[in-house]
This record gives sequence, structure tokens and C-alpha cells, in this order.
Amino acid sequence: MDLKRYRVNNIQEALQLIKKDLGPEAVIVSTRQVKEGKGTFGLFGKTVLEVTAALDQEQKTAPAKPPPSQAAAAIAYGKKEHETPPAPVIPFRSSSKDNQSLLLPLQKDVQELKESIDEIKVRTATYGDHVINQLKHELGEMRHMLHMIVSQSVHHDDLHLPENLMILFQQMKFGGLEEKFARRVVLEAQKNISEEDLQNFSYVKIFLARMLMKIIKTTNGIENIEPSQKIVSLIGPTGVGKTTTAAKICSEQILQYKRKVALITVDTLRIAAVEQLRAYAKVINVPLSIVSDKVELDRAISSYADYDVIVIDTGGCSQRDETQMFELRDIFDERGRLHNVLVLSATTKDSDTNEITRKFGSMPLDSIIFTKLDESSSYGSIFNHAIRFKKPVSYLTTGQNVPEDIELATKERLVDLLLHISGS
Ligand SMILES: Nc1nc2c(ncn2[C@@H]2O[C@H](COP(=O)(O)OP(=O)(O)O)[C@@H](O)[C@H]2O)c(=O)[nH]1
Ligand SMILES: [Mg+2]
Repeated sequence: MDLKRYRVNNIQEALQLIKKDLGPEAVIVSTRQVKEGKGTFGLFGKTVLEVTAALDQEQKTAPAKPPPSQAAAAIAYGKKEHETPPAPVIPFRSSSKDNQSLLLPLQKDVQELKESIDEIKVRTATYGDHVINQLKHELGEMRHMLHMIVSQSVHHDDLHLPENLMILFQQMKFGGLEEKFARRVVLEAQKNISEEDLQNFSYVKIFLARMLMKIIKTTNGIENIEPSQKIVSLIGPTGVGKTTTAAKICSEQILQYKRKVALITVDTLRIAAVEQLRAYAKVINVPLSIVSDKVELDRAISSYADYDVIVIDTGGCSQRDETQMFELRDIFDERGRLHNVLVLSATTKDSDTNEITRKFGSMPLDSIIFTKLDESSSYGSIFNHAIRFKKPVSYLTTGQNVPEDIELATKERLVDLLLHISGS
């Protein structure tokens, strides 16, 4: 694999260089911001983008190239396309009468080898069946044991469920879904699944998945925002990832949709804590405006009239600080023009998330972004939130890397987080 590192001012510059040096099949392996030059205490060096790109040697020798659109997508999203390894090259030599005699014993050997392989195939097929049956048996026993443990450790005197539903009830609760919600789901499922189907674990699991998919709402990112100009404001407590997510959404809009994007940050405290966003704006190559009240915000939005997307980042705001909340409400309490997104971390405990949503809910909230899924192991809280507040989820973020660690929130993905469908 060829690895190459570039220090550039923005991602477009990197893409051009990578395409030129490594070709269209290259993939971006990582991006990070680094300081160039030492400056005072290393603080004031120029911040540049360091992009590492790679080209797989196999791709270099692959006989057929993917169509250009796929190759471009591979660069844009840093993902590998499905590759078919090149067929092995078998040298061809013409035979002559002279070496016919040499070939005869060789042919005999090949015939013997074929017979041995056939025999092995028959044996391994039987062996394979045996192993699968053994595994099935063990899985059944484990499920039974799990049920025993579960029913002994937790008493649900009033909850009489068939084994499969009880296991899934426990799984959802273990995944953080509130007991009363989990209970509602399994009882509803019990009413609607036949006795026979209840014996089939996969059937019951898929049935529950479908029910959960009906409960949760998603927005398809910011694609469904009605006005042709999409204005998205990210609000929420400090440290949840608003600024990082703003940069990721800008990159998504530029790279995937080729839209013209501008950034605004609302710095009501006038502490000019905007260096992080300024650095991102530079790397992504979008204009940035810093505003401190509604009048300035309106002016900035008007100045970007010919832009397709405006992403508005906000400074940290504690839901308990009434003055800050008041200022924020003054700016964002407006229906229609702005798509207000409440950014919440998947690592925050339910009770705090509820308090945050209630306080920020004094402004119109159009969707929710859950960040830091990579740092959480219990995703039930996303469902608890969806059931309690009925707000749709727009994006999920899964790491610190800009731009790659963001994905559109889909119902399938959210349900999978809770029920592990894809891993079963
Ligand atoms: N692990 C992880 N860290 C994240 C994610 N999103 C943001 N962060 C980190 O969380 C910290 C706070 O992010 P920042 O965007 O400054 O939060 P803000 O105060 O809400 O603007 C930074 O260290 C980010 O790199 C994520 O999805 N996963
Ligand atoms: Mg921030």
C-alpha cells in the first residue's frame, strides 16, 4: 500500500494533489489539523490540514478500473469500494510432441489428486453439518440459560412472557431502554405474534425491530428542509460536539452535494472563543461570520443570500444559566426560517438529557443530533428520548475526525444499535 501525507490549506487542495499523485482510486486514510512552525509555546504556528492518503497496490494492478463516479466517491468519503482481486496470471506454454511422455505421469498424479479432493469434500460436508448442528444446540442451551438467569435475577411478577420475548425485553433494557417502554413494546408484540412464530427467535426480533422503526423518526439529515436555502443552527450544552459537528455538516454538504456553504458562529458572551471554528472554516474553505445578537445574525444571513447552506454554530450554553438561555432564545425562537438542531451526546445520562431537552425546548427544535456514539455502549437513551419528546433524529456522529465521523441517522441503524440485528 502506498501511503502519502500532505500538508495543505484545505480539503479541496488535498483532493487535487491526491488525485494527481496517486490517481482516482486513492482513498483518504485520515485527516487532522496540525500546527506548522513553532511560534510562542507552539501556540501561534499556522494551522494546516494534514491528510494521509493511500493507494492499495492491488488496485494499482487491478485489470478493470471502477467507473470515474465511483472512484471520485471513494476519494470523497475515504471508503474502499468493493474490490475483486485480480485473477492470477498463469503463464501459457505450448506443448510439443517431445514432452508428451513427460506429461503422462503428471496427468496420472493430477487425476489422483482430484479423487482425493472429492473425498475430502464429502467428508468436510458431513463434518460441517455436524459442527453447525452442534453450534445450534449450544446456542439453544445458552439462550435457555440466559432466560433462567434473567428470570431468577429480575422479578417481573406481572410480566409473563414467552422465552424469546423475555430475552429481547432484557436485551432492550440492558441497552438502556426504559423499562416501561420496553414493557410496552413486548406486550404489544405478544398480542400480535402467533404462538408458533413466538418460538422463532429471529422472527420475534425482526418483529420488534419493525415496531421500534415505527416509533423513531428521522429527517434524512438536512435534505428535507423546505426552503431552498438551508439554514441550520446547532444549539446545546458545552462540549457535546456542536463545533465539530458544524464542520462535519459543512464538509458533507460541500463534498457530497457540491453546495455553496457558509458558517456563522453566535458568540453572545463576546469572548471570541471561535478559534476552533475559524480553523475548521479555513480548512474546509468556507466563509465565517462572528455575530453576537439577533440583528447581527440577520445581517450575516442576508449577506449569504446566494449560498445554498448556512450552518450556525453557537457557543456553549448551560441549560441552568437563565441569562444565557434567555439570550439564545431571543435569537433562535423563530419558526420556519431556521432549522434548529439540538445537539446531545449519547454519553449523557437520561435524566440530564431530559433536563437539557426541556430547557432548550423552550425554543423550536426541529431535530436532534446524537454525538459520541463511539464513546457510548448503551443506545436505549436515543429511543427513550424519541419516545418522550417525539423529536426526529437528523445525524449521528461517531468520532472526532472531521469530516468522516458523521452519518445520516436512519431508522435501521438506530434499531440495530439497540437490537444488534446485523450482528446476529
Ligand atoms: N469521541 C467523540 N468525540 C467527539 C465527537 N464529536 C465531538 N467530539 C469531541 O468532543 C469535544 C468537544 O467538541 P466541540 O465540537 O468543541 O463541542 P462544543 O463545545 O459543543 O462545540 C472535542 O474534543 C471533540 O473532538 C464524537 O462524535 N465522538
Ligand atoms: Mg463549540
